[in-house]
Amino acid sequence: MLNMLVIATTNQNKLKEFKEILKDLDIEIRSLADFGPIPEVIEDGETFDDNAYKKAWQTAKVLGLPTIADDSGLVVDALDGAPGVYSARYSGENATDEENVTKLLSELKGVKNRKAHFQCVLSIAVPSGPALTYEASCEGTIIDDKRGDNGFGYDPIFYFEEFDKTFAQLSMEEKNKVSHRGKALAQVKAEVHQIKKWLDQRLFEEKPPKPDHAEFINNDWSEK
Ligand code: ITT
Repeated sequence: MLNMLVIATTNQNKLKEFKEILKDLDIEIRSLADFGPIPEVIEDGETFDDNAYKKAWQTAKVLGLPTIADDSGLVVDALDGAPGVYSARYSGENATDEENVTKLLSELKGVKNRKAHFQCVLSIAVPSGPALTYEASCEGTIIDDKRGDNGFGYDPIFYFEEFDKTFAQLSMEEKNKVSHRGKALAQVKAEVHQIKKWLDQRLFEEKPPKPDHAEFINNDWSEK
């Protein structure tokens, strides 16, 4: 019987949003911090879907547990969809949120069309490979002046008309109700019973994952 789901993200702000939304489910939620270091997942997919699946499946394989991951980002109409899957490293590897925002605003200098949306693809994978996918987006406008201190990433310049605020001016609860990740996770919550059944079947059918033989080199079993 499925009783545990791992959230595979290294982004602490995302993790907080995930945990808040999934907190009242009857499933034990674990994060990567609950395990020892695991190999980094290289996000080299061309789509949010590719990357979400890669993060979820690779983590599920390594830990031998069902895993949920998302790939998300900002899609700006006037920039042909950039930064898109490159949102986290728009101004270079290990870029800070501040640097990414600065680069985006400089690319949009003098541009009138400020339409954009956040996109989120969630993948729930089992170690043997099959996965469920959920997708959601949230429309907004990019503004030049940063507003608000909450959230992360591009939140201070993502203006959400319905609330007349940027995402960084919303509480986490407010943001989770309307955001791309919040909406995708709401679908997961709505289908949690079917998802549990689906995971139970896959986990029951599959053989336990084989441990990497390298783990056992130099391992002294004599006392075990
Ligand atoms: P993980 O891959 O470990 O989950 P990450 O931050 O690298 O963490 P992504 O590859 O999915 O995650 O990149 C998402 C980037 O898109 C993120 O770093 C932000 O720059 C932006 N982004 C995604 N969701 C956002 C949100 O709700 N608010 C603001 N920016 C967001």
